[in-house]
Amino acid sequence: MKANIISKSEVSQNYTKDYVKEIYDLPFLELLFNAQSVHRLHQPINKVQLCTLSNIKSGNCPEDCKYCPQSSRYKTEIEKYTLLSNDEILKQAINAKENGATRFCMGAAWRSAPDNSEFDEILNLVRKVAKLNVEVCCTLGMLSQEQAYKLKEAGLTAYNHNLDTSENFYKEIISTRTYKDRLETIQYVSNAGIQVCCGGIIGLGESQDDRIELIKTLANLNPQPESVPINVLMKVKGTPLEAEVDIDPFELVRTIATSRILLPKAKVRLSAGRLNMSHELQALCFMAGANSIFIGEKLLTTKNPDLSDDEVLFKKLKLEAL
Ligand code: SAM
Ligand code: DTB
Ligand code: SF4
Repeated sequence: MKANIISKSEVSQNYTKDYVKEIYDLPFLELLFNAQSVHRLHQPINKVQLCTLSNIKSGNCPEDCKYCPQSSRYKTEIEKYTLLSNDEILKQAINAKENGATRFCMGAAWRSAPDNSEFDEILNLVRKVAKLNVEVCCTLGMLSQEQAYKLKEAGLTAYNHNLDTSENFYKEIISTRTYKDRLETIQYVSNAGIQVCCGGIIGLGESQDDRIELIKTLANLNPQPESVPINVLMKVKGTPLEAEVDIDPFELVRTIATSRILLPKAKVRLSAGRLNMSHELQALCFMAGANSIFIGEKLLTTKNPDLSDDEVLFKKLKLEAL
């Protein structure tokens, strides 16, 4: 290792693939030690932010993302509905806050945010959720620069728009948009002064190199994303990836640890996939620098651990909710 990764206080915007690979490939215990050391320099210790998701518009999405149960191209058994009313969503936000969530994330199965009265509804919604004193996040697909400015003005804290995997492997997973399209929306969000939430999915059949490339791309975004969700594929019946092989859980821990080291100021979010993880694996993820989870029995369309199960986990590990 050329640089001392623990004392590195300056974030470089020019990481090479070799450098990221060197970190990813460290002996496991050394990687964990380094990640936890970086974590302690930049993040509150033993604290994990709780977020809740709401699927505000479900299914019938024209995109062909091979992992996604909400794509109209695949026959999946999900509930489909048009945009929920502001009142309904607000009720969910209040409930999420009562359960301890400090961030409320609203997802819509759109290719891009609509440019009509529905967008005005979204703006009203953002204003109302922001008044609850929780962080407000949206993920609505591609945005125009104008829409990003409007969301900022309405009080949006963060916008989630994932790069999912490496640029090269992206083409194998989605054909209806490009990596460049994703980067463009991320740039608009950044320009508007909204926090960027950008991460990926592992378990799509990608190689280690693809994961390394993704982390390199995320770390080289300028500015770096404030939030990096790491999802493990939820295999949904009817999607092309329903029978994909399970990832080696240590690959998840390596992905989180490398993200923590290279994006020291970001919240690294252990997102989809916790339902199938043991408490021990989740503890390793926290040790590696994950410091946020989604709580509540549902993600967007798939199951998440029960609140009571997460309470047990937090008690056992003496973690505090943030
Ligand atoms: N349609 C918008 C978009 O694609 O940006 C927003 C909603 S989309 C469902 C949000 C993210 O959820 C995707 O970028 C993907 O990373 C993640 N996701 C979707 N299906 C998933 C699955 N089966 N397992 C894990 N993560 C998934
Ligand atoms: C993200 O990276 N993960 C969340 C959030 N952003 C929108 C979504 C996970 C979805 C998992 C599959 C589902 O429940 O449909
Ligand atoms: Fe649509 Fe988003 Fe699902 Fe892709 S990930 S099919 S864009 S909802």
